[in-house]
Amino acid sequence: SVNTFTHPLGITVDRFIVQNQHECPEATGELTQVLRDIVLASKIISREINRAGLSGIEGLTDEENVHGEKQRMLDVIAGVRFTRALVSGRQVAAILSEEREGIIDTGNKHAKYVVIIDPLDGSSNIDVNISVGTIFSVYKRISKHGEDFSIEDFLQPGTNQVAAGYVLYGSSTMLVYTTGNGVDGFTYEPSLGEYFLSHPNIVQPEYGDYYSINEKNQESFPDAIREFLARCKKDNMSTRYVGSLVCDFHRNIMKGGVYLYPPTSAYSDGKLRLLYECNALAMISEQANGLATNGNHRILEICPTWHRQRVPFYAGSKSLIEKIRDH
Ligand code: P6P
Repeated sequence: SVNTFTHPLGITVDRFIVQNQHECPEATGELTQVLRDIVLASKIISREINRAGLSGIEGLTDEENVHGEKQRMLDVIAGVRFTRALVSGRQVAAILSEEREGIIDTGNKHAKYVVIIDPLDGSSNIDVNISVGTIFSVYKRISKHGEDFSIEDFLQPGTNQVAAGYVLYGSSTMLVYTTGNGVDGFTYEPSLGEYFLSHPNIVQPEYGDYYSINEKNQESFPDAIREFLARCKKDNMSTRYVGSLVCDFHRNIMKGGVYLYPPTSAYSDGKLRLLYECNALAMISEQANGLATNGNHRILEICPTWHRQRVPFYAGSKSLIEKIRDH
């Protein structure tokens, strides 16, 4: 019989975060609050996404984001919700959001952390009811407490992340995150407004059957990628490409496989952003016993030079990613 008092499914994410905090001697509760703020915003966004078709907010705004991409109403809503939650949680000094030009000053000058976030990655899929995701990274600020934040707070290598994760607004809404001691997954129960621990200690299979890549660009792929793809086909692997990063990434984490976004003629360094997308997923990969590289180095070791820089991104089962050497 299941002992409901100890069965993992009985643990809410809030209790899990607090338990984790108690296991870190130096933890003083600020990071716990940051994670709680992210959890709160994700619950609100999950509700907005699940009713978008009914409330007419799945469409486009008249605005463009900093990358010249048409902004969707839900992009704006998601950005506002995360900002509001992190401002009122008071533990974050500034936020770098993929959807906003400048760094968002939260006014919390004495806060210890900064957050980098892609509030709603893959949002172009919403109006065809394909899953989308939030990707987030938390860093200790480099600038002094009580003073203004600086751009250096955001140009730290991914190895400095104190927490990272994603929310997948899919057939169910899941939160997957790490604070450096493994990866855990939580499933949202909307009727209770709670996330429950549903996937404790996620470990990515060493091998995998799936490879995710947009093959339209293959003419411009580096030779190393073309050779890798030929091997995937020879090994009879299955291609799965939803075109929504968090979706493809999560399936590969759970079942084994690789996600590849190489340099293309349109994006000479690949399309994905180091700070907003790759670093958080790279930390999840490695904490789940997988690997994430740019073909030469671990993603997490790359020292950012620009907050919007793009990198080639190869993430997934270690035994497969190790084969990609794009010298
Ligand atoms: P392409 C969505 O815009 C995104 O950033 C990821 O979510 C997705 O994996 C990728 O771009 C899709 O890009 O060039 O294949 O359409």
